Amino acid sequence: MEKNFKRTLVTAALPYANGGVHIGHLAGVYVPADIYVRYLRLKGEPVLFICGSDEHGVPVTMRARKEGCTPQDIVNRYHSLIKKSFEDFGISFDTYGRTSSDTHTRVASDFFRTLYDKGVFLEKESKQYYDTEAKIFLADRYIVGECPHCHTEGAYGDQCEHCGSALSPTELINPHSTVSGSTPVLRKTKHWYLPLDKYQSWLEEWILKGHKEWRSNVYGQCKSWLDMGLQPRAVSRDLDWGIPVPVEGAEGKVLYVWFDAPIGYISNTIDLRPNDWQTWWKDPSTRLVHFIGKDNIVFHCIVFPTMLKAEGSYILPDNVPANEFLNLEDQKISTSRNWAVWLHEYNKDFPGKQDVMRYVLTANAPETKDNNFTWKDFQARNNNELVAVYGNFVNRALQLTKKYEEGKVPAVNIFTDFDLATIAEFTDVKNRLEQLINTFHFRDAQKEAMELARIGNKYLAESEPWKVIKTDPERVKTILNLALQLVANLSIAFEPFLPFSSKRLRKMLNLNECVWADLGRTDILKEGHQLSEPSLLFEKIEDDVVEAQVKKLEDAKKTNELENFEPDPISNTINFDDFSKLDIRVGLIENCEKVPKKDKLLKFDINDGMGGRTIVSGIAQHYSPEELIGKEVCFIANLAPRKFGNIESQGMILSALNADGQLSVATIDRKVKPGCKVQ
Ligand code: B3M
Ligand code: ZN
Repeated sequence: MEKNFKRTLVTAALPYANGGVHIGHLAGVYVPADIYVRYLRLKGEPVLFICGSDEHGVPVTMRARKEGCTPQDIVNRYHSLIKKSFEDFGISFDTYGRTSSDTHTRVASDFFRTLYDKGVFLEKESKQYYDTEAKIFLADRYIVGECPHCHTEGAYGDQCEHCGSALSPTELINPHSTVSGSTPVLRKTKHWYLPLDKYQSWLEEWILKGHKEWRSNVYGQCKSWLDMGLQPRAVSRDLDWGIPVPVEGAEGKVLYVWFDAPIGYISNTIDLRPNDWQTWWKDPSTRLVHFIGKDNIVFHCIVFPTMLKAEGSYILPDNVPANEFLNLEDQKISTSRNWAVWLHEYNKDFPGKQDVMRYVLTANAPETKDNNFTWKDFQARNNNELVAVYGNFVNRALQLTKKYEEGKVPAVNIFTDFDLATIAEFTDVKNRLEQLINTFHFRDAQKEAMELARIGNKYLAESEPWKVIKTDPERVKTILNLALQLVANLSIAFEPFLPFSSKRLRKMLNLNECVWADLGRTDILKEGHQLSEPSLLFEKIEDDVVEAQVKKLEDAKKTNELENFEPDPISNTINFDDFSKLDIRVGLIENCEKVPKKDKLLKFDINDGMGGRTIVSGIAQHYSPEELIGKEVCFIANLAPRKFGNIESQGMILSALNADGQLSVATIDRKVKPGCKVQ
């Protein structure tokens, strides 16, 4: 049942201002949101597009501590970087605010106080780990220790990433703080809790019965949270960075970042529309749509709606089309490992190519499952689709018109059956696009737009105006007219997806703004209309350009691994007797060669001072044989022999693997006789 909404309020997840925005964010949230908003604007529908920086939370304080600056320094730096990179990329927010603003502090504080005065919150005292050196309470992620289940070191206070067990900090064995390294102490502290359990049945009614149309991944995650039974959730934290809890006796406590951040949608709207923001946020004829990534579903479908419901005067989200995740070169995008394509770097490396990335991210959009981005695919889609299909068709239609008609739209004589069949293929494109975009299927919608170009290419290929011109120039006029109408349709259909090239194409067509209602028509361009000078809509991307990007990724990852290297935890303690069982000697590498058909193995002839021995080692990918001959290395002499094919290896050469994956064999720094003991 189509609800008769008068306006649409679109929000996009507020990016954390403690780092840049990368293509995973774009694919997950911002490109789909921008497509939807541009489409609504094109149809002339009232819409507001709200976003801004999410500036509170523990990660900001951790980065500030690491860099020796204030959290405000961190968020100022990244708020500006993120805002500019979105602007340069054409994400058309109506406002991009920030949660450290005065307006937001007031609005979020008032929101909390309203719920507090209504008696919504539970007040509970609990014991939390406190770092006595750093003088801060520790969020779960900043406490590590031995997992009580699998006994792996390095388990976090909320989860063991080795066995996947959900944990609470007090379960960890030998917990210690990742901030100061010290052993934290448990201290009493009071917090305010949002009683989600009390809204369980309302949420089941509102979501499970009322929003069966939500995407299956969103609906499914809500259902599993509801099936587990909701628990009260703390909405305050012991932190000195954030919005102070507006209650007497709450010194040193701030609003939990996930309580204050969604209210940022409201405060940013207030800054944008101080006079009628309430119409947008409180009038039930507003359609509210949240664009987010899948890790934010519970906050946007359960927590924030409960806050809005408890406050009582706000509308609720009509849809939350969350995307899944985008991987990069088959690996999870990771800001901490610097495995990402950063938006501000893309804008710099590929000036004027925003539409290429928009196209590729939409074509690979993780709408129902995680997907992958590779630079090879980026190049292939640009060259084989944007250049070879869309750009090629447009260029041929415009160049032929320039050549045969002096760039003027020719008159139609009579449509043949073939023409009519071609027209029949695209007159319904407007309905098809609307049906797909209204249900947030942007990937398929973009394919529909591209289909217009495929129809155009087929039409020109089969009608061959470059041949017919010799025998029937009148026929060519009709062919070019119809081809140009298709080009005009393309400039409209692609506008929400590829705004930059659509704008350039409209300029070449000498047309003003796009009119969505024109879609599917064959008379957009009137007879005699003078076109402007044609130019290429897209240009080929060469191999070396994408190869450079892949190398840049690899180099950034290595640099990051070196900068953030953390040694493995020390193994369990042994006594001297255990150590003395190892017999480590110095050996001179007299010869070294590759092992046939085993690309990782090298065979060494070692002078061990006792007649020599053979050792096989899996380090062929780190060294060439020539590099090693003549080196004095440390090797374990009393390791039981081991066969590699028909080669018996008598011992093991010691080496160290660096953080960037480079291996280094353990040598001795002064010349000693082969066979000397290492101890
Ligand atoms: N700052 C972004 C994230 O979780 C988070 C979104 C807030 S939207 C109110 O990646
Ligand atoms: Zn574990």
